[in-house]
Amino acid sequence: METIKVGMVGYKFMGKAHSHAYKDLPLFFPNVIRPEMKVICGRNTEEVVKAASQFGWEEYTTEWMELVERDDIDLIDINAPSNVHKEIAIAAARAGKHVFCEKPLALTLQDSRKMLEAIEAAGVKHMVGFNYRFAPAVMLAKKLVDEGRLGEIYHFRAWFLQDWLVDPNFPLTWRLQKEIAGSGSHGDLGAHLIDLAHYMIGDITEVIGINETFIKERPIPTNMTGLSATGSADGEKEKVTVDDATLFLARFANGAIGSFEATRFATGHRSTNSFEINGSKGSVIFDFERMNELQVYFGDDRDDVQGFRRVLATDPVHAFSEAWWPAGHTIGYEHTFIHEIVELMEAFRENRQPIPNFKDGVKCQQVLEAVELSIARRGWVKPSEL
Ligand code: SOE
Repeated sequence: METIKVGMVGYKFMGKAHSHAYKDLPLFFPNVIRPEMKVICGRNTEEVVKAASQFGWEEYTTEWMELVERDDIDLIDINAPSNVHKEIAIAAARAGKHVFCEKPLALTLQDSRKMLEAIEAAGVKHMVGFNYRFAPAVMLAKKLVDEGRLGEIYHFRAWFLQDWLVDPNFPLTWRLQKEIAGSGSHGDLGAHLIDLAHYMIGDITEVIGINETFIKERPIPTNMTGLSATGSADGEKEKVTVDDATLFLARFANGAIGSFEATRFATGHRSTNSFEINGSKGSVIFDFERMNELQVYFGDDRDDVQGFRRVLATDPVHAFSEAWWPAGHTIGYEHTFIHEIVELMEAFRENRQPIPNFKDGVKCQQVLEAVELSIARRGWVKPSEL
């Protein structure tokens, strides 16, 4: 069978998640096009050599510009910090490579549009890394909405709560610097919620938000890796230039209303990524910390047994589940990335664009920016006007 030869830029948290997905995919999805782990790329030679051997890449390089020009590479996977997404994605597309890019697509809406433009002009395939769409329980929630089982949708309520920045002496990592990350919890966590809302409920027509940066200055880091960083509490401090928390309200095109909360200051919540949908006939509740489960309520259940039921989305009837273990044997965070890459490989086989792609990335960026503008203006903003 044909294979897709991958060159990957980035080797930290997402680099590991993507590498694991490429590696495990053929074992569980033998009929899907096999990704070949050709070259991993990163700036630090020592680190990238280590990553290549630990993750199972054939070769390493420190030069992404050379990587995107190589004839033996079909797909460029970008999971380095957000400030380099644009340059690499555009160069890769111009070199005729397909592109898979982590979220948020870019630092700004304008940049994300330029990326989409370049990608479309090159006629290559493109995908954006909204991995939570690929949890089988989330796919079940979408199916119930699409089938009308929840009736007319009234509410979408979503919250992504982390607490890794509660310590005021946690250093100023790149995720706290606007010029590298674009925004704080808004683009990092809120972006996932916005994408899930687009996926399950549809277009967002109007937003109004508030945000806060609770800790204004933090120690300059001496070392950063993935989500962790070291630095001295007594050392020099610099300004935090992103939001610690962003909340917003939204109206959807289908008449539903929504609330969104993304924060890194929810003490005790390591990574609570949840949503609830309420419709005229029923509701669903999802919590990623129990990602195999969907709480489902149907208003037409018999009166004496009404209530939320816990559906374990691991039966062969649930998305992707047939490929895994016997019913009831659960899967984890890393499997969402495998499913994401199955979708990408299936798009190659069927010669179509994968979903979610850069168009979804731009749409998310439009809402992110509309929320920021609404905060600056202290009023409602329509994403479609940006
Ligand atoms: C860190 O906040 C982070 O790893 C995000 O960058 C991811 O996108 C999210 O899935 C989990 O949290």
